[in-house]
Amino acid sequence: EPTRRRIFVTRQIPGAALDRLCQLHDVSIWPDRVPPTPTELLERVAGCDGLLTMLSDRIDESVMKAAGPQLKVVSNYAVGYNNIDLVAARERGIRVGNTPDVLSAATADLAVTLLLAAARLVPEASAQVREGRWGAWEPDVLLGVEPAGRTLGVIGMGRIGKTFAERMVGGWGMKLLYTSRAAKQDVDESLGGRHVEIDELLRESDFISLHVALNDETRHLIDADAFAKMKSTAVIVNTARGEIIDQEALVDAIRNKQIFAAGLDVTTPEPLPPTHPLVGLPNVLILPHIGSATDTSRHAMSEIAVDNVLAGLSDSPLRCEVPLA
Ligand code: 8YV
Repeated sequence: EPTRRRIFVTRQIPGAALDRLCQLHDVSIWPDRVPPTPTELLERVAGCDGLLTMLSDRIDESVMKAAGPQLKVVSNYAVGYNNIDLVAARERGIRVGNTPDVLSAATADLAVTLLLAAARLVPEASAQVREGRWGAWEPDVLLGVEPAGRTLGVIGMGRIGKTFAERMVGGWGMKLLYTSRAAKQDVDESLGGRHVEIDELLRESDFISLHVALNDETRHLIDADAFAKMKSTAVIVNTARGEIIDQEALVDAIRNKQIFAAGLDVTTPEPLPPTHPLVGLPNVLILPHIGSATDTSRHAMSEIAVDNVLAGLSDSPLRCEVPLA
């Protein structure tokens, strides 16, 4: 009979994957819909061998220390892992897992949704109907911009960036510019992409979508200078992380009509208070971080996250392991 290990799961997750974990190990699941506070997290991780965590849980050195030296694995229920201190994990020999690929289609679909909806001023149009402001039809109100044949700038050509680009190039015949550490031959060949410096992308693109991970190099990558380079008809979409955009600069860019519209699935902070100036802007569409929120994607994420915990507990490479070196 193998040893039952202690695992803390910081939120209930969809699907049956957790049952597999519970059969083999002693699993405690945070019972509330509100995430544990940092203090509650420190208390609950004590003595754990594995953690199954979410973006809203900051897993820093203090949490790893509070867990104890037996902690082997932190399995994040997300593709991103900016909530985890990777240096501290490496120093302690803790494996870190994530859930890539299975959410790429859902997230790319949401980026398409945001792009089209922001470009056609859907939030304002819908608000007019709901608020009794639907006036007489006029030929020149609520005029949007069309993506067909225009230039798409994809910042970050990873799995989600590429899935998004495939949709927009395939469906709307867009010309593709992209940034990434290196040019990608398959993107250039199959999607007609051109690897460019970010300044050229900002200047030339009609639609810009962010698909980079959040780190010290990408924090506020899109700042006042970046908005100043964009076309006044540009639409920007963010399904990556809120902190990649300097939000005050975005508010100014929208107010000063430096760009046409924005569609955001991620903000700083999350949740964004309804009093935040961004919320009141008619040509900004904001969604509550639902990029991976499909039944298909979340169930598959649950399976990977649980597989990652199980592998980590048995000192095996994880199904999806975040490289720490
Ligand atoms: C999740 C995400 O909804 O995977 C990511 O990185 O941002 C989303 O899929 C979120 O992380 C839940 O923890």
